[in-house]
Amino acid sequence: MRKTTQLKKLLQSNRLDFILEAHDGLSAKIVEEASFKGIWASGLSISAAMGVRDSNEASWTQVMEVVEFMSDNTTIPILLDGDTGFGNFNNMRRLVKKLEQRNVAGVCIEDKLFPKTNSFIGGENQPLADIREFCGKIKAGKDTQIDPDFCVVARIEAFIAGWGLEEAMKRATAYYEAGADAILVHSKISTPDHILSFMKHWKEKCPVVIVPTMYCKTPTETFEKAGVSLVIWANHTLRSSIASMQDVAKRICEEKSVANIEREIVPVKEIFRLQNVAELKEAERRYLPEVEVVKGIILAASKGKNFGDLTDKKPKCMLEVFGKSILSTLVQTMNSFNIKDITVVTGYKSKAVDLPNINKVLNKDYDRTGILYSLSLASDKLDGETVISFGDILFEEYILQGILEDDADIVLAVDTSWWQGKKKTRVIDAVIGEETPSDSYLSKRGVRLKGIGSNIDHNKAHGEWIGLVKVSSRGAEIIKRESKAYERTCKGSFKTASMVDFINYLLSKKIEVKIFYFRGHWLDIDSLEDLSYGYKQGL
Ligand code: SPV
Ligand code: MG
Repeated sequence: MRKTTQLKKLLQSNRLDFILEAHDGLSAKIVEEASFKGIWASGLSISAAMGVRDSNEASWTQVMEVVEFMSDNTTIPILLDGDTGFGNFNNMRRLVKKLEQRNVAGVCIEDKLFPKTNSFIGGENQPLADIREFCGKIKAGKDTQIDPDFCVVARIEAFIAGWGLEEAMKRATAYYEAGADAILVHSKISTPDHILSFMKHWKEKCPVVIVPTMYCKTPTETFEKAGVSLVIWANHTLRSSIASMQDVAKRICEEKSVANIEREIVPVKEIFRLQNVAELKEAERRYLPEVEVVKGIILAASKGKNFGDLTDKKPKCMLEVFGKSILSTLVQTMNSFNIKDITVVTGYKSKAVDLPNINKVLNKDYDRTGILYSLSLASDKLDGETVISFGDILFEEYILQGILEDDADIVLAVDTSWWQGKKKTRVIDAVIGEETPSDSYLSKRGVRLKGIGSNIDHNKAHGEWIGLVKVSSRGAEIIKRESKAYERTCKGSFKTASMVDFINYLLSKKIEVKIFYFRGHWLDIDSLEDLSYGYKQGL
């Protein structure tokens, strides 16, 4: 049902209805969620929320802007407090036109002079509008509206300005005859006497609206019995928010903490709910091109063998190379490619892995299991494009960039420079590709892996896998699926299997694994010598 029709029905129904004040898009939504059937866009509240007085200090277009936010954010009708119509009949015409364009259901205008003052501030000194002039304004509004159900409510300030029932009746009759859809009778005394005397004589010529701010103790059944159509609770969301804000602001200032307040205020996620953030998320899925968010998994469960007492209190990944732990350098390298969702599989001295902004998965069995088992513990995180790295290597950014730019499903970073391989004590994961690496342009792209392992004859090998691999979304699914199949195949030995064992298993299943060749610019930290190398090289 149109908002205008909803408001008209509220005014014309035989029962007493209630609408509540709102002053911005948020409070309007709160009023709707509380199950009110309509909203009073109060001049007092809107001006107060802007930090100005209820004396037409805010321009009518500024009020219009607020009411537009309120209207956009709600489905129930809004009756705007249009003060005196913001000018003469001509301003009233433009006001009605603009309100209809913003789907505001009706406007209430009061028979005072521009600039008006709030009725509760020296009301008896306020001059009333000329009756014929005000009737012209009502007619102008009614003639302007396009929607037949748009409502113009005429507000009588006679009681406020110290006049009696006779003046109120005279004005009400004139305004009704000029075409007003309802009459709002305002009163500032603490009893309902003005209203009840008016109702007694009005005889239900047209619907009557009241604002029981000052005579709030009167039970609403009294108004219902008297034939009132609509009650406006005119300022209660604003007043409650002022009370709450004053209390909270004072306490936070005194306590220099928000800890005690936290339980008494809404959580941030309630703001998101009121803003309907969920709808935006849904729309993003429909309209935005899918952006793949690359994740990182770092396998760093082991203590490390060759570091003496350096690893008494922390695992190898937390050892410092040139003033910074290996892990934080790794995380920083990943971060520089916008890889922010990083999971570190920890094990030995897990608590010492205390970097912010990482997810930790614990491999309790770190001293009896292999690196593939560590990876399997993070399989929940292996979802979408992912970079998987050993936790004891350092590499320059271009190497990571190289594997990220490669669109193969599984791609290994392979060093062809060999200098680390030539260190006597190292056992290396030697690699044979389908093509021999060369230094020519683009030679390193798209080479298929033929074999990998420490047992490959170094004279035949093309390079060394450094412990860094990227998988695409599909590659991640392949890894998860095949690692389960591999577990079924090798049963007990799965727990101690290495990544190389698993890659060979993939090759045996004819699953394509690609190589990204590069030369040097990385470090495998396997011994104290490597640590000091890092130092000497200024890594
Ligand atoms: C308003 O809410 O702005 C009103 C009602 O006009 S009253 O404040 O009672 O005048
Ligand atoms: Mg007002």
